[in-house]
Amino acid sequence: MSFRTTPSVDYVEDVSPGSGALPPRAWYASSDARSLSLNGSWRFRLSATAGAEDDSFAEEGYDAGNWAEVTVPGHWVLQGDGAFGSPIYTNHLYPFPVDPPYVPTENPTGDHLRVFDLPSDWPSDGGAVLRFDGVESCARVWLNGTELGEFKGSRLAHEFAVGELLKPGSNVLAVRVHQWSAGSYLEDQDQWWLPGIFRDVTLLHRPAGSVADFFVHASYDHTTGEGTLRVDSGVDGRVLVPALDIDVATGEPVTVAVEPWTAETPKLYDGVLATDGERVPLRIGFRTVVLEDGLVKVNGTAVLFKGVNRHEWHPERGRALDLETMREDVLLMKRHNLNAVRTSHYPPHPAFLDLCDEYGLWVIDECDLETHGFTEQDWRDNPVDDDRWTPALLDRAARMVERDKNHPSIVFWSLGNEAGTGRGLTAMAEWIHGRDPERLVHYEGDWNCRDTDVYSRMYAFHDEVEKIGQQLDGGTHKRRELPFIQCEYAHAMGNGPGGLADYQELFEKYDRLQGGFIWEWIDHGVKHAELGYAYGGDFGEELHDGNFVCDGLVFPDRTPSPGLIEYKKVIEPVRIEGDGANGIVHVTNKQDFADLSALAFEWSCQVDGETVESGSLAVPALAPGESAEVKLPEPPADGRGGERQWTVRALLANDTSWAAKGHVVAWGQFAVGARPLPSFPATDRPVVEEGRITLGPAGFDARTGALLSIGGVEVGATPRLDVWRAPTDNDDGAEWQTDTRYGMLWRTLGLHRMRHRLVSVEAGDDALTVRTRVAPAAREVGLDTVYRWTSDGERLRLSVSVTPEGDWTVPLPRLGVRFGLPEADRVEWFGGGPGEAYPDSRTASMVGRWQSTVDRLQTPYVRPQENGARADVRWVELGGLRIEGDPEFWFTARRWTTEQLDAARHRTDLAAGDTVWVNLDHGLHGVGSQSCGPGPLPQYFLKAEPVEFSFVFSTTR
Ligand code: IPT
Repeated sequence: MSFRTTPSVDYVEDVSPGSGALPPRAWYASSDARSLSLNGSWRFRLSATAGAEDDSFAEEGYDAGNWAEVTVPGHWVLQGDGAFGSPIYTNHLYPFPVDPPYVPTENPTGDHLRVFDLPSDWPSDGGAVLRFDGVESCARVWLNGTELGEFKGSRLAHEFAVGELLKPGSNVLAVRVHQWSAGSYLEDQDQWWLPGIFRDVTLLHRPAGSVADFFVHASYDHTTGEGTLRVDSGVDGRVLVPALDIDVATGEPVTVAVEPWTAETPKLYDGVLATDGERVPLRIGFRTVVLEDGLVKVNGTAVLFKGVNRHEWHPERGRALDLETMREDVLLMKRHNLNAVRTSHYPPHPAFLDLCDEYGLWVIDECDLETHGFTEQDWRDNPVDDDRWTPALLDRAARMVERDKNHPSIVFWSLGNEAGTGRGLTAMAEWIHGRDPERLVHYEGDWNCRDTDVYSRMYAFHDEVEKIGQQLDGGTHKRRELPFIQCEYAHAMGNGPGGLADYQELFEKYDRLQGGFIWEWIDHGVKHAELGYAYGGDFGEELHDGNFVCDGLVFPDRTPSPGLIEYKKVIEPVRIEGDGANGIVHVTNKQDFADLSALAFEWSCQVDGETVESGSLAVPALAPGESAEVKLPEPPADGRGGERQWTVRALLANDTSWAAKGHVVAWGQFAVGARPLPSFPATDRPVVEEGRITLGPAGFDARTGALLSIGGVEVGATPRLDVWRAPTDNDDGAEWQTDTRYGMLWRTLGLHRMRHRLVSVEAGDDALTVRTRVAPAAREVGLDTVYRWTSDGERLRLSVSVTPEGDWTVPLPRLGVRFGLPEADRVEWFGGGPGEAYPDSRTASMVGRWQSTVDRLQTPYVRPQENGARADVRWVELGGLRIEGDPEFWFTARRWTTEQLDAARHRTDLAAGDTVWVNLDHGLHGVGSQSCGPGPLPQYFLKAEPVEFSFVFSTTR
């Protein structure tokens, strides 16, 4: 016999989606029906278990005066300074035993209480609904002491009819939120676990005769230029679109000439759906999405997706995003040439989709579903293959589609992410196809594409992508007929991703490849008083996945990382190539829909990186896919004998909604001639005197051959061969990667602890030669390194020759010299900039004259690692020195050593020392994206091979 001593919490572990909620419907803001936001400060009580407290708090008159307070929308673990628990980060592991549908007894439960006054002029007719836009992960709701129901499905809207219960004056809304529930098994996305009422809570008046639900069907026939509009509505009414002279009944189709909606030309028509009870504003975009000839076509044209995966994130508020933050995301995406977003891995706040409609982004709207943790048990008991869970899956599919169905930006419905395969997914796909045959269905987890309209993969390597492009990948008959996208690729964790340009080349080469979505948009760093930004493990989690949660194109504060700058260049809508010697520019419109009339072109000519002339360039308004050759003016006379180059830019000709006139969308550079290399005759002779060698402006230690000073500039540490870099997340790679991960091998070999053996110091007739051997303890491999110093009396040349000895089976992280300067701050250089670049992430590096400071050269990756190199540097000036390269070199300077950078876990671990460490590199190893994808392609390997490179030093003081 058993009896209950605690309130019933069975619903928490019930596989059902819940009870009491209204059927899902379109999400919209009425023009005239009243609404009342219940966002704001709520009373809050945290319990350790689901059943710790009884329901009495929901009763009217309950005194919650001694409760804490939280802000809604919000997550309680991000409020209360740790008093309400803390966030947990896991990638795919469930942070509780896999025992579906059960969850631990320790189940943080937040009782939320809000007493609100119904405005005195709140209409008494009709009804009212209470809408929750997002609650993680399970909630039970009472209004004025009456239970409304309970629900799961964290990032989906749930509404309850409350008309009968509302009272004039004061009303009491009580919400009990459980962190863990059966629903948690369906929400195993790679992100922080963050309980709470994290989206809006709104009371909506529903006048009699108001629109219950509606579905805008607005297609476009590219052969006639006409659009057909039909608005289906649960309640009859009229549909008005003044700009198109449309005034028709709901349910009635009307065909008129329209401008179509595309992400490039997001034409929206304002309209109204008017019923007896209310007027609903419509923003109508006409477009037709089909699968045809094995391609995804919109308005008859195949689309190339240049996308990104976007999680909702704010470093202080978690997934409780305000409108301005959402807009910032969209503006940043548009300004960086992106045209698509996958709402990984759940439907976003609906306002984000409004912005996608308005500014123009193709959207894959993804359902709130991931069961990734079941992979640990070979997907046994996976809810998506267990009929008991199917109602919950269908509920989630319906809540997504019904809520979001009126957004023209959405072209794909995605069933979810990383949920294996199973009958439940098929049921979702069948339901979605039936409910909305005008869009396509996406899901990555089934490579046979049983349920989908596109073959989608994640992190496929370049060679496989090429095979898929060539239709040589085999697969089921169905799959062979389908286009291909990478719903995730190029893992933007830490420094990188490398290899983006190589992917884009493939996407552009093969029709079947319709582009991809970078993983991911933003680093989910949590703002933290001591650590700067916290990541997994920083809250003492028992299981966690470290900084794998910081893998975005923008930093937690939304500052673009070099990865975003690189992506912008790689996907630019116009290709600008040139033949500098003959003064010809080739311009290609790489857009799918728009011509080039929105852009203005400018040319400029640089001598030694300084612009000497510029002007505008007349480029025809090329149609998508078209190219033209345009002649440049005569290059300016070559008076100084310097290096001459052309730069051509495409800029916005006028202000747009997302950027101002003059915003640069694309550019190209091409040399007029070769760069003159620095050279001088070695006229000076080393002079040995009292333990010191003098050579031209420089002084050396006669015993060690170490450089001590050049002119008046003291050198804190002599230039020595350096091969080490603080491994990047991509160097380290993910533990499941089967390919060689060099970050580990480098360390095993000992490249982070190279020893320098001095062989000889020879003061010859015209050179000082220092011979060394550089090698790690315990190994026989080494690098025979000879430093040869010469001078013409004013300048000092260092030639370094490196000969590998032994069997080098690994590439080198870097190869160059490192030295220390006691004082340096301002930096000026002629070379690639303004930002960092690595061999396979250097497309956006523009050759010019750049200025910065040592501090600003650093890229603040959330977990410190190699960063900040500038490519193709001809010369650099810092700390009183000018250094010219023969050939060009990679330049890095920082106020800490590579070893300190390597040891740091957070930015705040890095403290400026009294030396500025400068690396002048002849080569760097590529970056790749092996933290969840391929390593660098072979052409970006820095092989251990015999090389020689030189630098010419002089003083600027
Ligand atoms: C893939 C996930 O879909 C995504 O959510 C994220 O975890 C990403 O990886 C890595 O950051 S799954 C992976 C096993 C390929």
